[in-house]
Amino acid sequence: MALLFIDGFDHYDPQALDSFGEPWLARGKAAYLSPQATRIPGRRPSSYALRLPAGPGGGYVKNLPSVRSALIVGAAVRVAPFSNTGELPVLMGVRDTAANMTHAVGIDADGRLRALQSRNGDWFLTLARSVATAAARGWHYIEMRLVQSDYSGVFEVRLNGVSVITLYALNTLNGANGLITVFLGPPPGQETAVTIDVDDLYIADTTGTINNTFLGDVRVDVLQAQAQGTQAQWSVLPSGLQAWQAVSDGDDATAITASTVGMRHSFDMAALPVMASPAVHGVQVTMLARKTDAGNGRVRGLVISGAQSAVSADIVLEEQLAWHTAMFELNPNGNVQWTEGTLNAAEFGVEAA
Ligand SMILES: [Ca+2]
Ligand SMILES: [Ca+2]
Repeated sequence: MALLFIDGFDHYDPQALDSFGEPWLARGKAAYLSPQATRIPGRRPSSYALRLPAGPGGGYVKNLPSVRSALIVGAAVRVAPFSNTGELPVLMGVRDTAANMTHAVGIDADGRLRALQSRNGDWFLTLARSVATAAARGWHYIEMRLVQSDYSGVFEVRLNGVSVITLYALNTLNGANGLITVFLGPPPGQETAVTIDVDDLYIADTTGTINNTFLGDVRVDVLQAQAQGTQAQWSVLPSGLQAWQAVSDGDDATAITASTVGMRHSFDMAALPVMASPAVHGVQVTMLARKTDAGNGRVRGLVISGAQSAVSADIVLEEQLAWHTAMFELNPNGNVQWTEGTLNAAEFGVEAA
């Protein structure tokens, strides 16, 4: 596994209200999201991005399912013009299992990027500044790669696909623990120094044979179910509705449900938007799901490609609707990288676990 998680911020509105009249925020897709976060027009027409307003509230915080010693984070970032008050806006960074931030990327008042290292969790030391500029008000694709080591650590920052800070043979460990948290905007618990918009987030590690280094300026597209697939074992609520409509209508009152372990339901998904020469780095099945009673309630993400199918690890559900994700980095039909053709021909869905 190398690609761990993606979020295009297209399929949820943080300020949409739940049944108690409270904003849903990330509905579990992020461990924490600023209560002030809003959905705004994204980098491309008919897509959305996330706005993290200046002031209290903080940013977007994603905890990984297991500890890593190396991480790559990429996101499109747009910084609002800000006052040169001496406060350094942080754009993205990582924390260890002791909840100490270890490294981050900041932006200076002149738009140059900074590689930041924290030694005790609450202050940052500037390791390097870029020569290149990420001008305010424009979208820039910013990536950081951090490899933890006492003597051969790596901290690299890329701006729009170009390496702008490269630090090797660093002590990036400094007694820190393994990495578990990625954040966009300020470190958890801190104010946002400047309004920051984010889009097209990916998180990867350096293991595996693909997606183990910078992916470059990438996009995250949401493909909704658009027709029935070959597996149809789950029931539709309410009956009479098409299952693919129930899972793609954005309405929590319509859904599909299963009571027996092993039941599968698959869908034909919308085709990938037209691109010149798309490289598909991975497919994340994203499910808004809950269990309906106490006790075991689990699902697995499902992919069917040609004569092959694959399921994810078990996903443990809660009583409350929450987003759950399952990454399929490779096409199970041959265990090869996805192509536009194989992706468009595949079906995706769920299996009760
Ligand atoms: Ca988006
Ligand atoms: Ca629905």
